[in-house]
Amino acid sequence: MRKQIAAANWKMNLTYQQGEKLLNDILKAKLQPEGHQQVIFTVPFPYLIMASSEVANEPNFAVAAQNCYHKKSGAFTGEVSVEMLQSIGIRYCVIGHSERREYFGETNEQLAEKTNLLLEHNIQPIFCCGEPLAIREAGTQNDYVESQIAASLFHLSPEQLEKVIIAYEPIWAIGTGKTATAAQAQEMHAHIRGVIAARYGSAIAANISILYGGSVKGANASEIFAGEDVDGGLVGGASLIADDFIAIIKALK
Ligand code: G2H
Repeated sequence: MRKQIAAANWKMNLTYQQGEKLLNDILKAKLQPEGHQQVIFTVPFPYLIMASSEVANEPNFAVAAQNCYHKKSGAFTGEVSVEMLQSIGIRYCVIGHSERREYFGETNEQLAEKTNLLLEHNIQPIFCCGEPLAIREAGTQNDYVESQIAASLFHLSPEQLEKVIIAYEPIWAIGTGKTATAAQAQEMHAHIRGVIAARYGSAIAANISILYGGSVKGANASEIFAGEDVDGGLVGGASLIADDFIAIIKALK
């Protein structure tokens, strides 16, 4: 049974103290996610160790990095390697967020390198994909997302691919308050699962968690997560508010 996942993406928000308080406020709710559910806090690099220790005794809670570098090690001042993340016990890492693709010029090829490094170090990539507004308006979003996935993931073996979590985030819905409808999300998630099935077979495709991201809130999470192929969400703004993120965790199937 594939995991249902509520992943917070704090992005470049909160001080250390605010982050610690937010985690404490969420953990105080004693949510106890079930075995097939996973809650992940994707926090800034300087908070990874603190957040890991906060969730250390909480089953089904984990911490993720927001990014990693695509080269193993060396003279890359200011970057963080996958080996560094592994050495502090990180098990998940978001890659290819549209903000990184847009503002930092990340390419599908670099994301393939990041995926390889993460899997070599036993860290599960949370691979983001999604189309800009112009592509959605042209009606070519299915091909666009398929090509992102194929370019960065389809060199993997089936055993490797099964460790990848996919996050579909339509760029026009990120931080805009404009959410894809539950039907639009389900339609794209079914397409993504179909593309994976065509390449790797339906048994592998059925095991992949596909998260939706883009203005998910406590108020709309249940409706969006209800889609058969929607396995939870990657949540930005609403993950910074304890009550909102608690409601999102509770909305997991
Ligand atoms: C999409 C999402 C989190 P928000 O970027 O990854 O952010 O929920 O604020 O739209």
